[in-house]
Amino acid sequence: MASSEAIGDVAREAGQWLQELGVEPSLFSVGELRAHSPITGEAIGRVKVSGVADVKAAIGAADDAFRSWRNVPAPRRGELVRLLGEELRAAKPHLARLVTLEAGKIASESLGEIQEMIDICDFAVGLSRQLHGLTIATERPGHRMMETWHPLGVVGVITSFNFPVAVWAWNAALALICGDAILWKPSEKTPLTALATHTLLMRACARFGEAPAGLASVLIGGRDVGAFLVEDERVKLVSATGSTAMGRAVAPRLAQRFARAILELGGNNAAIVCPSASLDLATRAIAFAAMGTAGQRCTSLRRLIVHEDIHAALLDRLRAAYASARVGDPRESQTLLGPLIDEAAYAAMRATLDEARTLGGAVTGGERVLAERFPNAYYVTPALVELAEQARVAQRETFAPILFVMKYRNLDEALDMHNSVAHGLASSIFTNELCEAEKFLSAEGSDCGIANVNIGPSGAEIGGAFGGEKDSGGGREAGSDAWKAYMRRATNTINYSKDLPLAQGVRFDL
Ligand code: UN1
Repeated sequence: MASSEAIGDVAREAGQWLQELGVEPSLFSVGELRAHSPITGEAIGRVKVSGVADVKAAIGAADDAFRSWRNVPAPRRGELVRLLGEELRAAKPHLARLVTLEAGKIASESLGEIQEMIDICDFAVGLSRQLHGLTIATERPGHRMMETWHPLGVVGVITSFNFPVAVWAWNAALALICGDAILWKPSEKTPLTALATHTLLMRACARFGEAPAGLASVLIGGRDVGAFLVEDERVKLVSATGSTAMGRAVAPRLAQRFARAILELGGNNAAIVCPSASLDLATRAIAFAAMGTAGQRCTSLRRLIVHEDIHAALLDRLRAAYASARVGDPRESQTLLGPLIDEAAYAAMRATLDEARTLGGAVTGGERVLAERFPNAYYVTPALVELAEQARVAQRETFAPILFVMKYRNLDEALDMHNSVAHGLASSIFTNELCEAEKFLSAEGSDCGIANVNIGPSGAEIGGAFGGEKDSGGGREAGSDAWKAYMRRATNTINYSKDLPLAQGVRFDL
């Protein structure tokens, strides 16, 4: 911060952790982009925006780095990611605290976010020895067929404020072991955690000793910086997290130049609660999924479809759970819901609740609190909204702690309601009936990329592939075989005979 400005507590503390993490003070005290803390609304840092020349240079350097990195054996590349995991383990409390200060998450969720980064590093290290292709039976004698996975190129990673560092790690850990170079455009709302994370990667690179310069860069800025990554031929894959509108703008531009896209867009995630469900377990799961991260996860639970026989009993429990969840400063240990990210998020929440009221929805909660203590920050009580039917207001994503509760009579009707929204990210069913659970997971069940039984839709672990369908974007990140998007596949046919038999029995006799 410029010395003439008043420095608040959060700014002072953020500066302290940034220095502790080894970030150059000039990187967070000079520049035109102001980082704010949602805890108080105060400015906590200033960051230089990357200009066109910086972006072009970074893309060029990444492309050069890729040309040598692709030749480093994959298990060696894994060693760099192992070192990154070590750096993250050592920095976990400090980086987590910075996430709390810059994104407003409670301590446990911030620590969980760093743990998610460590987990994907561990996963990627193992994977660096398992980038397997197949051998394939060939119809021709004296031939062999196989597939080989090669590094892809420069990967652009665009991330959002709500998981300011973990989503980068999902992409970076895989891209690095796959032999790719990475360019990261973090959210303008969370540049400081990005710079701190980048510093840790640079420390891992220095210890590793063989990472080419330009292998990983951070580009700070808004949509225009992201647009450079989207437009540049040298960027072979763009993995972007954000709104459906952003995805809709980006996808055709990538398709135009045949680049790959992993789009992790919004969600309007639902859970169905069946009569056989354990209501205690369901209440706890719903509470975390709907109120956790103050409803600001793309996987947050937004719609609850409850069987009419248990509707009243579940609502009683939920009302009690909602009343007991403490809203407040995420630095305080009793807090379960921290602030919304900014005023615009609060305005969107208010507009959605107003609309729900005009449709006859019964709203509990959803009020701004702590405005006197934090006049420039936006704390809200989580809202429960009872709706007679799944009205338009419940069919769109509002990035705030609002849970729409609706009734159903039979499972087919519930599934219909469940799937009749534009998004298709995460979903759950609460039941102890095998047939209901299996139907939900079947082809005619949930249409989401994530479908769970007796746990909420949020809080996925990294071992599975993460991503959604429909307006949630498509493409998969993190575990399972998501790594394949970061490599290109070559099918190889080798003739070790002296003859030249043609496939499909074709003859071409000279
Ligand atoms: C996001 O909100 O963009 O499943 C990612 C979860 C987290 C990741 C969420 N592991 O809720």
